[in-house]
Amino acid sequence: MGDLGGKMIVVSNAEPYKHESKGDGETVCHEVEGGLTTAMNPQMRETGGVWIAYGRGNSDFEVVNSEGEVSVPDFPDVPKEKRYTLKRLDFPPERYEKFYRGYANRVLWPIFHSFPTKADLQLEGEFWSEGYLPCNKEYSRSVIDVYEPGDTVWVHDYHLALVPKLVKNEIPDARIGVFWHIPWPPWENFGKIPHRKRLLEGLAAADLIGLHLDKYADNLLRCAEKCGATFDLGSKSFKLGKEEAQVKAYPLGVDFEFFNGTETNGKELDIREKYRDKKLVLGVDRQDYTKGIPERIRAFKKFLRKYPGYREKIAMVQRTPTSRTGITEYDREKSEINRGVSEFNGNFGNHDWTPINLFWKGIPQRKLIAEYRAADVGLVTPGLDGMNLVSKEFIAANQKPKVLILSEFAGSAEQLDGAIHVNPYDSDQVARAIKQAIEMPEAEKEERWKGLRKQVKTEDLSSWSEKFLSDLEKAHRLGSTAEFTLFEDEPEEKQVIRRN
Ligand code: GDG
Repeated sequence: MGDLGGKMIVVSNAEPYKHESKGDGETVCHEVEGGLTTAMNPQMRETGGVWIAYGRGNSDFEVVNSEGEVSVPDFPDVPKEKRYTLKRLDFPPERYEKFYRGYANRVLWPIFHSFPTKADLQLEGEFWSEGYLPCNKEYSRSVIDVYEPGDTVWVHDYHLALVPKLVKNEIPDARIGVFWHIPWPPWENFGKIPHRKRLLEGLAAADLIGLHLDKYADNLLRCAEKCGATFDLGSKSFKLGKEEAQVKAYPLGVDFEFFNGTETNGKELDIREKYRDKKLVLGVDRQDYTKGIPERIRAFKKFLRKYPGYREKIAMVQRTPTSRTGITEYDREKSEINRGVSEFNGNFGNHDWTPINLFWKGIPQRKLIAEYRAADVGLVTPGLDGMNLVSKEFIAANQKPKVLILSEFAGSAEQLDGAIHVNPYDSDQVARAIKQAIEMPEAEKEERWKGLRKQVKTEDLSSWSEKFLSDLEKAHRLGSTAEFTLFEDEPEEKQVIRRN
């Protein structure tokens, strides 16, 4: 990561590692799957620092010290200099429920992904005052506790929009960047949130807000204007009250060298052996209704109905680590997918052929890379996705040419021209794309693949963080000369943060 002096303090809701008890008294450390871990973990392992997050593992608090801290990853083969401090927070269950399952995932997530009918705006006020605001305060308190002059605070994602303001209330000269991992919707969606202005005021205290794409940055600026901010589309900044934040696009990349070079000890051959001579189509997604999994499965079924000559010659693997259990939308979707897949396999499959192979469990990263390498076609068809790292990992992991079918609504589609772009809701088009992928002439495949690999290699993870941190430093220098005032009309956030 760029060298700004001081230490890096990363703040996110999701933790990069959890500790789970195996039941025999032994506790094991696991990496937590998700885009945020993939993005920040390699960098924290290089530079060290403190990562503040909610502890979700069943033995998380058995391994921490009195400050809630543990050095991670505590895998035996990882030397001390490749570890960093994870500071875990715990919340009373009801508060966390209203914060995480409530405000973050039943208000912000659906609204920001343009699924407003899945949002629970009736409960927004309760989720806000009993979950979102108090939890944001606790996160901020922890930042303030570990902060020393010269540190950089890097806040991640939609769970923590109030943290910049809450921290700056106490430490006016703190250097604070935010990276927003999900899309920023147009005003017609964002404007539906009752606490819309408060969310923007929270963010405005950051020096720099990064999003994946220009269009998300523009949406944010226009929403800020609607909430009374002055904004400048040219210099990409907005000012609410006296607080001013820069807003800019930084398309997140992956650690190309890692995915390209990781040894899998031939695991991909074992996978291939299982599916023998069949073409393998792979989908990998955290379970979420934005990822378009039912639509994708429908399209694969359509492909087999439309092109019966491919039956028994192709198989789909869909790897979907379960997430956000206990939220009705997620539980319902999981049952729907299970039902659809088992019915289809029962009707179409036979002893030698399971058309759709569905896995709800996450696997270690090395195994995932082997799956990427065993596949012939990557099928990445979210309904809407801020970026989508799976599409880039599939490319980075495969030196041999493959084919990527990619939703035009994944943020990565703006960069990955060599993929076959599809509308995920048009199952006929996706079915045709699968056929096109399988029948693609070698020369065309190679040509497209070369372009895709070049793109993913050039705009990789480290170039992303270097650009972000260097712009953060510039924005901070600019901002630190400006007069800083707390907001006058909202005393609630002002009072509560105190150094312990
Ligand atoms: C959010 C935004 C944005 C998946 N299964 C396994 C596993 N994974 C890893 C993948 C990938 C990550 O999870 C998923 O990242 P995505 O980007 O695809 O999606 P979200 O989790 O929704 O992430 C997204 C991202 O933040 C970053 O800004 O791109 O738009 O929604 O890295 O490899 N990892 C392992 N086993 C699995 O079974 N180890």
